[in-house]
Amino acid sequence: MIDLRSDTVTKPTPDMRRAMFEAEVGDDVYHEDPTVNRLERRAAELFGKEAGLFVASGTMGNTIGVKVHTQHGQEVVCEAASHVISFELSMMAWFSGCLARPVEGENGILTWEKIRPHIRPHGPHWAPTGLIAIENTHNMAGGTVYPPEITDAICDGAHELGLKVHLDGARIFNAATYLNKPVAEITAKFDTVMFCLSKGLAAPVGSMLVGTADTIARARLYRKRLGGGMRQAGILAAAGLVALEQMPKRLCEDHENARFMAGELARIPGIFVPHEVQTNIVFFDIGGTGISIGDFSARLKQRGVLINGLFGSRMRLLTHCDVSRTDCEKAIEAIREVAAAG
Ligand code: TLP
Repeated sequence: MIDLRSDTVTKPTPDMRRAMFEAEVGDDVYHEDPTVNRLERRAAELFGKEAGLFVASGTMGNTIGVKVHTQHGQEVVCEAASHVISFELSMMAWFSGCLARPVEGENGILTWEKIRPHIRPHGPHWAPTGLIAIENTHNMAGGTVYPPEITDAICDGAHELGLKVHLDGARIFNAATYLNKPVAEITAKFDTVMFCLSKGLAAPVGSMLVGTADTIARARLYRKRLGGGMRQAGILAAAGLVALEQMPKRLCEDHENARFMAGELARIPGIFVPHEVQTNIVFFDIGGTGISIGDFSARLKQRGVLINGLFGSRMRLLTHCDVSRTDCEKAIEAIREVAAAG
């Protein structure tokens, strides 16, 4: 199967499996797992922050990121199609007691000018704004990347008003690759950053939350409350360390493959690509083929290709380290056949 449903499907590399096998471990709830400690220090160092926390998933990292900055009854300003609103089972409401204040971005990209009118003034009617949450790259906009001057301006504007900014940087290494800048530079002004080890970086499990030492100390307690005290988690952290050292430098291949796929898709009658492909996510619209997204997926599966429909006539594919250029060419051939059979 050529699996293009997500970059979450990536499998650990042989180096990761070896590192997992050899990992020194201890009880992480007592801070005694040397491999987890090493991963947390390394993540903090790479992002230029004081401390890091290894968490089970991106959803857990975002949930804690929202919690550490907010109080019950506040609003969290976020992009209307962001992952924290759409795909995290309303954890912001369930765990933090906060209301999402959605603001529509342009191709998923918010600006301070767009955000500012949604920051609530003090008064008897309004839930106070507690946090701004930004997503970079923006998944549901097709992997779009924030220009660093825009994220800097958002953080500056928020900080002037005494507000914190959390980054859902599930794919921040893809953004850094596109911008050709270090992650520390493009995330410097964020108060907390969540990023995933288990997507394009191919670790089997885990995400990181980085921020100030005080914030991360509080985050550690929320992780425990969520059932995320994972004990001998060094087995997993070992793969995370390999992911951090080895995988970011190859993400450009995924981006090239995504651009290749988008170019080929755009040539297939009945299909169009509604966005510029910047990173590893490609949306395509199959409305012109007359086939439903469910049928399209099912017919592709029969041809050995996995791609999910999103909504309406839109489908999403992601390139990653477990699909080669040859796999991409085969997938395009399968899509062409399915579209032509209409
Ligand atoms: N995204 C998944 C699905 O949940 C949609 C995917 O296949 O793209 N932030 C962003 C921007 C994400 O894309 C995801 C996962 C998460 C957070 C959550 O990460 P996990 O799945 O580790 O909880």
